[in-house]
Amino acid sequence: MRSSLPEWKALCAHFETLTPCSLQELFQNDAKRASNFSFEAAGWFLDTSKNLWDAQTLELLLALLRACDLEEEREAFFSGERINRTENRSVLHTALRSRSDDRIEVDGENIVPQVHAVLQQMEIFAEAVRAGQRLGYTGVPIRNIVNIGIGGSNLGPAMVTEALASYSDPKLCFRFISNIDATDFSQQTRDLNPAETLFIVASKTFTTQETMTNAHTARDWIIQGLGSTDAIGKHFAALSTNSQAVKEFGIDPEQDMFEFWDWVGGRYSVCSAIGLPLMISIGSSAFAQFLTGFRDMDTHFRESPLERNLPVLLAAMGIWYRNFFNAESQAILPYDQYLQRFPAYLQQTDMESNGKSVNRQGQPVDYATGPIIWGEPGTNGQHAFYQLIHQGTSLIPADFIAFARSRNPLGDHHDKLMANFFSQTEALAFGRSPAALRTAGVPEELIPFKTFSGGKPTNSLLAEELTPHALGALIALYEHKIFVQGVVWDIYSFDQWGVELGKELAHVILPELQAEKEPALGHDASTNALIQRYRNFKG
Ligand code: G6Q
Repeated sequence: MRSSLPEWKALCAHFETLTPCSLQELFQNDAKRASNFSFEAAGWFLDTSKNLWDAQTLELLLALLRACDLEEEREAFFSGERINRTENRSVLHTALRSRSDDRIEVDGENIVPQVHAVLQQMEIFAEAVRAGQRLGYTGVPIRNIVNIGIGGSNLGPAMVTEALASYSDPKLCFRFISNIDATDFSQQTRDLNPAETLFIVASKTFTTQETMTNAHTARDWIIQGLGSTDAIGKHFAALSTNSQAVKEFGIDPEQDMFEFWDWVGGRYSVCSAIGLPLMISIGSSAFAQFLTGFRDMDTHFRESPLERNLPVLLAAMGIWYRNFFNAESQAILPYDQYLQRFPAYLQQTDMESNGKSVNRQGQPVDYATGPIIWGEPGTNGQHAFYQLIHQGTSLIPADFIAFARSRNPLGDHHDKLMANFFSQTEALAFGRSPAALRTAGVPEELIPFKTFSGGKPTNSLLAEELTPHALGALIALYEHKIFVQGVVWDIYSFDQWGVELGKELAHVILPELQAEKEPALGHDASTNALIQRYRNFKG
């Protein structure tokens, strides 16, 4: 068990000696703390100095990482070993951003040519749509691109398409449908003209209930809107690994299917064909810059020494808070409206990867693993939940993410936004003491309520501008952070068995909801009664 390692125990002892210190003291003890704890890679500047750690903490954390064979595990990951053991798969999302002359083997076969062949196929398709050359059944150009997918086949493309919307062709309209609730389909399509609408059915397996239900509804919508089943071929494309099911749906796999592979996990798939909506939106050359951003962070992660390695540092710090401070959650706070879906995206990447409670030997772990990930864009969060981060009883480490230049430089909005970004991390770190309040003349009875204890840890992540490259590098930074934490926690980060049971039970329950006659229910008393109540209510 990881918690029995001497390096883990050394951190427990260090925790006892460090934690009486405040951030003020840590800054006083080290005149160069801000620069000593700031790092740079792939266009991102990371200031970790406002964290409850010092040089010794970092040294001890890196010793733990090394004791967990991080460097060997990292090499096994990049070189295509089947590190997803419970599904017997390689984990090679890094190959999706390889250069065409790289060589990465799976079962002795170099997979890089396949990756680049699909990228080329995507490019031809995306540029045709952008040029108005992809025509619908009635001969008018496609203008609306509707992605149907869920989980990894939704969160990635939806987040990045919104994040890079300022680079998008304004003639085109992008929508994302994921929920099996028909409201999603209805709302997203109610103002669209079927003649101008292309559905991209994004599903690795092409069997996912939510996606296939929405895809069939879309097919009916097209047939009804355009009056012929012949229209289907012109209004659908598929992103999948399952060509047989794609063909059966009525999409020509040769022409309109974009393949990816079982070594790409859903939540790590945004650089694969799953990124097609983004490529249509921003064009293939900007998409190439997006991939370069990922690749630059991949190279940094693979080659830089651990002590200057951004994903490693974020991971180490996360372990410090999760396992030694017992912090249960981690806030992601982008100071950029375009990144409003980034916390939700990371929620899946992180929580589906590291929300595990058995180690790789199948034993229950006796230490905490993945934290709860959540967040909203600043400054909205400041007027909502920051109260609890500042003065509540939970320690919530937070990542603040921002850009020096706005994509929409109107008036002084951006400086005001950034003034909030800097002020919040300052206030969280250093607080406001009773003495300072007294000096400011605050009445004695209000002092307990107006005191800010400080010592609330934050990272500040800054880049020049939200470019495709910067976004790619940012996503890769968090992907690799998650990988490192999975290694330390000795869990399998690339499977997701925890989503299976609910899906299976839903298949049992669906016919019970639809049965004409009262079905015999074999669930627990609560579930039986709820199903009966639902049947009664719906009449
Ligand atoms: C991600 C998960 C999951 C998956 C969805 C959609 O890592 O595997 O979120 O992406 O269940 O699956 P399909 O793409 O097969 O429809």
